[in-house]
Amino acid sequence: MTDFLIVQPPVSFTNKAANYNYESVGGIGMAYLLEILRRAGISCRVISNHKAQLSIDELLDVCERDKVKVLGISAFTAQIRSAVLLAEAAKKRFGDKLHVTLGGVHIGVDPEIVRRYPCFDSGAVGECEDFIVEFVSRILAGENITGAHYAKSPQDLDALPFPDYEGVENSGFSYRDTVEILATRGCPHRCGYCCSPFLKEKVRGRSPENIVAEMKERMRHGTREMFFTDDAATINKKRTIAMCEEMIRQRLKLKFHMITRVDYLNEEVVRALKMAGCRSLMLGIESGNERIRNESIGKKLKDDSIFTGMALLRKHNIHTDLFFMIGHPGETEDDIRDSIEFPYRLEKAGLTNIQQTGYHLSWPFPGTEYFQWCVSKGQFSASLVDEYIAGKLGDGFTSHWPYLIPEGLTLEKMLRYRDEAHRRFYLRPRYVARRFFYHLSDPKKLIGDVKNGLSVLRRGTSMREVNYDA
Ligand code: B12
Ligand code: SF4
Repeated sequence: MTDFLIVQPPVSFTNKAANYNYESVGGIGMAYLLEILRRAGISCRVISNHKAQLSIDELLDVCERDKVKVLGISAFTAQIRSAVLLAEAAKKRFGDKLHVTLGGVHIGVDPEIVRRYPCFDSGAVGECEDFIVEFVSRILAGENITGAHYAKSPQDLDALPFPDYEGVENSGFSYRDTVEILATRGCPHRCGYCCSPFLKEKVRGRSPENIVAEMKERMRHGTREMFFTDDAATINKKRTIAMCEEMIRQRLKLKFHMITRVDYLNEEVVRALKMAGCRSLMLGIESGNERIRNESIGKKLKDDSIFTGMALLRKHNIHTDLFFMIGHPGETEDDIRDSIEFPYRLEKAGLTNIQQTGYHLSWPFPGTEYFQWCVSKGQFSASLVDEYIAGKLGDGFTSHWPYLIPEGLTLEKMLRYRDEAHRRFYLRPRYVARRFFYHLSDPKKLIGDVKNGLSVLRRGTSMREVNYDA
């Protein structure tokens, strides 16, 4: 018997190719909830169905077999169409015998969704660790819970148990792969394209001891590499240094990678990161043009800060992956060229520690300023989400969700610039040779590189970026 079943639906149940870009990497949020519910004595299962391993009917068979009383659906915007299809089928088959609730990223940016789609009995907005037990218990006790409920974010992150990744069924998770970890929650910025400010309350951090205890727990299971998936992992410099010192003190032999902002670094932080085992940082530059970066995006990140941060990382030999977006309000072709040129400006200044660059066209997500901008320019209607759910855009997200197209530009031109940026960066003989030696000791990563290289050669973009939708 399972009282509460959480399912992450695929982007599409019918067009499996459309799920390619949405592989779950552990499902950290659901893994936290699973551990908390289990400790509270609520019988719970989590199924990551991101590749449509199970059909809608098969998922409902699980509900029937396990006598599930509450079906929770966890969805990004791309998965919201499948979330509705699953919820509708569940209501049709079980009626009021099964309570269906929605959680995850999409409801955070579109809380009204549960009112528009009555197939959801209720929904939970925000980080749910301190909320889920009482919420589910009330439903199980027969209380009439309806509409969107706002969870209060956990304030003391050290009080949370470690997420149970292994318990997430079908996720493909292995402790021997790179395991996700969070040192912080929240971001104080408000970039025009980003959903994070809607999803997490103010910035909070874990103590160095608590983070290191989780690392040690993973290492006991064979983990040797971890990925900090925070919005900005080094936001608290003092804590970052203390975490590194604790790792060094406890002699942890662990490689790690982080997502952060390049201006949340200084000499002490970078030195500590290097000594503790940090191999690379993923940094959002977003535009090579300072005006676009700060006026259109609101990134509050100057060229000077990027050069300073990159110089520290070069000095301490930490690799970087730099991410750019093509498609900002007011962006011109010259501005896009600035983005394509930016890595070479850094390299000309001796900052040769750029391991990868990623150029992505910008998807305007509901709730964001970019979405409003597109609506105001008539690029799509305010009810785009409902059109997507109705299947009017097509079956799949990647090829059908519109991109933000700046005035005076076309999608074809933007795709051409993206492909040019990738080809120019990745197909340099010196770069190919450097990558080859970097991954020589890791055949799996080397094969991945070769596949991506061939994809860049043929299509101008990596495997992950290719549109596989119908
Ligand atoms: C780390 C990260 C990644 C990682 C790993 C993603 C993964 N699958 O785990 C990588 C780098 C691979 C990645 C990739 C992508 N990402 Co990403 N990513 C993030 C990031 C920065 C943090 C996610 C995280 O760790 N959250 C922490 C946990 C604790 O929170 P949570 O998962 O939301 O879960 C909580 C609640 O949502 C709730 N909850 C969750 N499920 C349920 C279910 C029920 C029933 C209930 C009641 C509650 C509930 O409780 C949980 C615990 O608090 C977020 C931004 C953010 N701040 O959330 C973007 C974000 C989720 N990513 C985003 C996007 C677009 C992508 C990509 C599509 C990008 C691309 N172009 O390829 C891909 C594909 C995603 C995928 N599924 O593979 C968008 C999604 C926007 C949207 N509206 O859908 C976000 C919001 C960033 C943004 N642009 O604004 N991403
Ligand atoms: S893009 Fe990064 S810095 Fe900007 S709001 Fe999102 S998480 Fe914060």
